[in-house]
Amino acid sequence: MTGDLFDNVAEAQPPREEIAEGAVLLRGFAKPIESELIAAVRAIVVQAPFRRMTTPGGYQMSVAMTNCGECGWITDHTGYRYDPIDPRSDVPWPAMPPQFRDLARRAAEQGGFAGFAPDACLVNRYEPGTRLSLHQDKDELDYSAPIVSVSLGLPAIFLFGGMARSDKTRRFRLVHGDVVVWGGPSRLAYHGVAPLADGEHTLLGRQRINLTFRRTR
Ligand code: MD3
Ligand code: FE
Repeated sequence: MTGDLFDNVAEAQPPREEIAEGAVLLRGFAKPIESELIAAVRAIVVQAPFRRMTTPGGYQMSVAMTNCGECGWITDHTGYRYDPIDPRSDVPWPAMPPQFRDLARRAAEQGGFAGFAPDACLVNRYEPGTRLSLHQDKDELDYSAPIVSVSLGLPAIFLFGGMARSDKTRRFRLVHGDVVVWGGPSRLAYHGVAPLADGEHTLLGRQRINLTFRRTR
């Protein structure tokens, strides 16, 4: 602190808000590289297009998904798992772009999880009306690593509950550029996304894209 007019410039930090134990919301953290992130998503979906997967219970998910990284999250009639191969093409998922890896690592560090090295990035696409029902992320082997989420495009109402499905949920509005680090006791909390409201985003149009970075093994 030097006490002059430029303190806020020299020391500017993205706002950091602890929304639960181990869960840190970094408003606008991805904004500085929004164009690179969107270009990278466009390149990924050329190789591995968005698809709506089927749950083991036989329901088709309303969220469309793809992945990049050493492995990707998939669901089919046999169950949920991480797999190095995209079952749609029978070739490996696209590599994780360096800007993705770097963003996730920097965000995790801000959240108190230094050295985060994700091996999977699940890319979710929401169109108006699309929702994600309350669930836990339990398909990873190591819960000591956080999950880092990046919101792009239309805003969403994110539902954050507790360790039991029946626990009451809190609502957070996540907008374009917001990043959340979900670690510690929050890592296994129930969470979901309310049906996406219609709208038009300057860069992405009528959709929301969410990236989740994971350490699966
Ligand atoms: C809290 N995605 O892909 S991101 C998912 O917006 C998922 O697409 C939502 O839930 C989305 O599994 C939410 C925020 C998020 C992601 C993982 C979490 C919150 C989490 C894991 C544990 C606790
Ligand atoms: Fe999840």
